[in-house]
Amino acid sequence: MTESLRLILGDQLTRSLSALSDLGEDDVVLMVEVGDETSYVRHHPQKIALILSAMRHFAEELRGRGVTVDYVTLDDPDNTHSFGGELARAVKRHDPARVIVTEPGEWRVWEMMGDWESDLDLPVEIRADDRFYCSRDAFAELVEAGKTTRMEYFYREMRRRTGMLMEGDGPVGGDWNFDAENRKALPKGLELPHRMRFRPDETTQQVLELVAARFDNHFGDLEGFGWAVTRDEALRALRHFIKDCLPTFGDYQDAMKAGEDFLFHGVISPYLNIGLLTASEVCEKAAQAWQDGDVPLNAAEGFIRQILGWREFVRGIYWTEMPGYEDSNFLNAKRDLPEMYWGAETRMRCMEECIGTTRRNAYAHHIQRLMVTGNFALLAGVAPRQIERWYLEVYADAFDWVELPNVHGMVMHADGGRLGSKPYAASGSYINRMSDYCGACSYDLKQKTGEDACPFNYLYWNFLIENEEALGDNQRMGLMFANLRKKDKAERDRITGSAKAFLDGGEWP
Ligand code: FAD
Ligand code: DLZ
Ligand code: SF4
Repeated sequence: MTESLRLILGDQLTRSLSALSDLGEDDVVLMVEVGDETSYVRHHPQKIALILSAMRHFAEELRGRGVTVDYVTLDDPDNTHSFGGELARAVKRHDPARVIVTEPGEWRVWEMMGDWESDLDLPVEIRADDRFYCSRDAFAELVEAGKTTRMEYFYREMRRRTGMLMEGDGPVGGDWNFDAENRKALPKGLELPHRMRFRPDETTQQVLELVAARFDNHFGDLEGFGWAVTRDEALRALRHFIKDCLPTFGDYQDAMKAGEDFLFHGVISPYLNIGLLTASEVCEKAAQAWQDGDVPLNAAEGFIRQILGWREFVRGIYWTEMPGYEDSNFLNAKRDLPEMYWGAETRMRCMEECIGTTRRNAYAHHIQRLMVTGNFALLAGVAPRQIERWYLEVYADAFDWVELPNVHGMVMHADGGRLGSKPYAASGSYINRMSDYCGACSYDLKQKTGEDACPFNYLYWNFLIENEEALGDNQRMGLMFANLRKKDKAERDRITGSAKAFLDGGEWP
């Protein structure tokens, strides 16, 4: 009889996972490739390939350490294609005394787990996921204490609790945040690092064939797949980032450049999210690089804030606001997602660039997601559910717990300000300042309205006009609305007319 059956999910590929601790000789680890997970949304083919290949490699690694692994593949003819169904079949095969799991990343799966004990008529132990700095309970306590109203307060609390980049009670360098130094556009001629990609081995090749055969109608290219699929490879990718990119990460964190998909970014979010790397080792290595004098403080702090601050904060918001977080629609946005998000032709160079890297790589860096594809969806009033689904489908790092707060809260302000105090609405001049996209765009950045004007220009003012009632009292948007109020009726009409013509078709003003 098997002592305990330990189910490991596709985003739990971490040797130190709580469900893998105190593993006994008579225990069995269960891993399952199931249709419910590969198809609950139409994931980018690279995302499916990354997860399935990393799962198969992880199973091999465990076997290499003497662990008994029961692995069900997607093409197993008896596969029931659900976590619950595969667990029930495995219980019949192994007759365990109990089942052990680590809490899942997503509410959807958390709800399923609630039924397993009665369905299986066996004890099911759900252990906390300790791969995060802030547990779900600790975040809930911080909510009670009023320390999660803004990310910055939460982040400072996490710096204090972890001692990360701290000197006594204060932050090293005297400031908590060096963002003011981190907004430079890329200077012409700056050499960009050559990014590390990984050649698919035999296991990955098999997965690529499976994915190509089953999911070829999903948005995204599979050719050129170069993701790390083992912990060793992910560690090599991390070392490459820290040595070759992190020193310059801070300065150009918000920059964008046509044809350059990765710049100085980490490109490690999928590895963090599926467990090949842990948040603490990544932050500690970045802090060490600063201590060794290899990386300036604005870069190390800026990078660590993304993980110790933003990543932990959005997870906390997700688990304290679910279920129901996704139901709000503060700005009453209802438009269908435009076809250009799925690759339909567009004259907007910035959108074409950001959607292009998404299709090629299942990746776009933060400022592309926030200030281009996100900003457009916000200004155009796309229905939150539709744009959330797009982000969940197209990125290799997309899991509900991290995607939903970023899109619903940060981008769409659909939560009315729980996650961020104001929407990041911006006109074309922001994109022009931070990128080289506009020079070769067939729209004219300088024109404010009309058929050839940059759509971000009139969509920005139209957004303020349409949302004056909902956002007019927002103190952080005071200057924006003061400028709007200076516009006379004729100008407002040209703005709303241009927005209507662009979004709905018809006469240009
Ligand atoms: P870097 O720029 O090198 O940053 C380092 C790390 O910080 C990232 O790997 C990531 O783990 C973390 N991080 C940075 N910003 C955030 C953030 N806002 N929330 C959570 N973690 C953050 N990130 C995801 O992991 N999954 C998603 O589904 C996701 N969806 C997003 C949707 C939108 C609309 C926006 C604006 C952001 C989203 N992000 C998401 C956050 C961020 O864009 C990605 O984590 C980042 O682009 C990943 O690339 P990188 O590893 O090169 O990041
Ligand atoms: C995303 C994903 C995919 C595409 N396929 C699988 C799978 O076949 N088996 C599996 O265990 N996990 C998969 N995952 C990741 C799960 O969706 C993820 O573990 C849950 O959503 C919990 O966060
Ligand atoms: Fe984008 Fe406008 Fe610049 Fe064209 S001009 S690239 S649409 S911001």
